[in-house]
Amino acid sequence: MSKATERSAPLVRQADDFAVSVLEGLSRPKKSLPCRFFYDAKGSALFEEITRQPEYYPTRVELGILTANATQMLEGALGETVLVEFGSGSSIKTEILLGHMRRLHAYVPIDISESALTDARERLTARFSGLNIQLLLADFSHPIELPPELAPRPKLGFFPGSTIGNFVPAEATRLLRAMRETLSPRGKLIIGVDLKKDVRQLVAAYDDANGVTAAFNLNLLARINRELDATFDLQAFRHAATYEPFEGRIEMHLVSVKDQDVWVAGRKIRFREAETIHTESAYKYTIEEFHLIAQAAGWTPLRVWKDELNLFSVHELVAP
Ligand code: AVJ
Repeated sequence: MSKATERSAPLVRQADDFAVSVLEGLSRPKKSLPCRFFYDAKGSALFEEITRQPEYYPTRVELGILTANATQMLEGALGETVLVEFGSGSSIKTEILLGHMRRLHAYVPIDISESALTDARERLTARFSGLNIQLLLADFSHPIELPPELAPRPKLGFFPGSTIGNFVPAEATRLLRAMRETLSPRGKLIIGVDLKKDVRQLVAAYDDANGVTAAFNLNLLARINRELDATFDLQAFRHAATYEPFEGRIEMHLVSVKDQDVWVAGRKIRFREAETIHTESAYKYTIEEFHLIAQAAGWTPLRVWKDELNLFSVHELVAP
């Protein structure tokens, strides 16, 4: 079975990117680590487990919205359409769209995790025989180059899960602009956006009682230990999730429970008690706020689909 195609950021350079970005983040006055590094094989599996936690509503609520409105979302998608998914992960949500697309020229899932891509292909190939699946092993936050034979075809972009929330608003606009270029000419994007709501419900979604999100967060340190020969003691850090109302975002941190030194790739990193490593932001929006970001990226917002409790939204964006 053919390997995932790499059209940007060759795998070799990704290992360097990991080392450089981790050391750079841990050397900052306010320590931080990029959230894209959560998704090694163990991290991808832990994320799937998070989506099954009662507190983590985004996945099941979005699945409900997609199931109820897929036909509308796919209106105008012709036989030669190419479905391009950014950060496809398990492609579970994609199955709903694929189940409603009578004909499709190709499905191009883009992800940084090779295991997630190949696992998803296996499952989709079994369910949708003859589906033309072209894996793209890449970091979607970088410009994406589609296979030349697909570039001139009409393209439908799919970016579910409110992963757009991981980017500060200015970066979110830059990313949406890059996606418009990738999907041009006249692309359309179906995007999931988590909505502002009761702070207790938001924080609980990122700090579930079973501790799965905590394990997902701490797994980042286990990955650094494994790949950068580091000496993190996972017992000496604890998971924390807070909501920052001014910025409108959830923040996840790893808190050092004591003064300690950690060696990472031969470099000593000093932590004071209560010092934190910022590992993820998840911005939450109102519909109006998100439309401003989409319009700043040159998209025209059309329909919005929500659940009856206004927990989550799926937007239809078209490029002029
Ligand atoms: C996959 C980025 C959408 O931010 O809600 C889940 C990742 N982090 N629990 C999110 C995540 C903590 C998730 N996204």
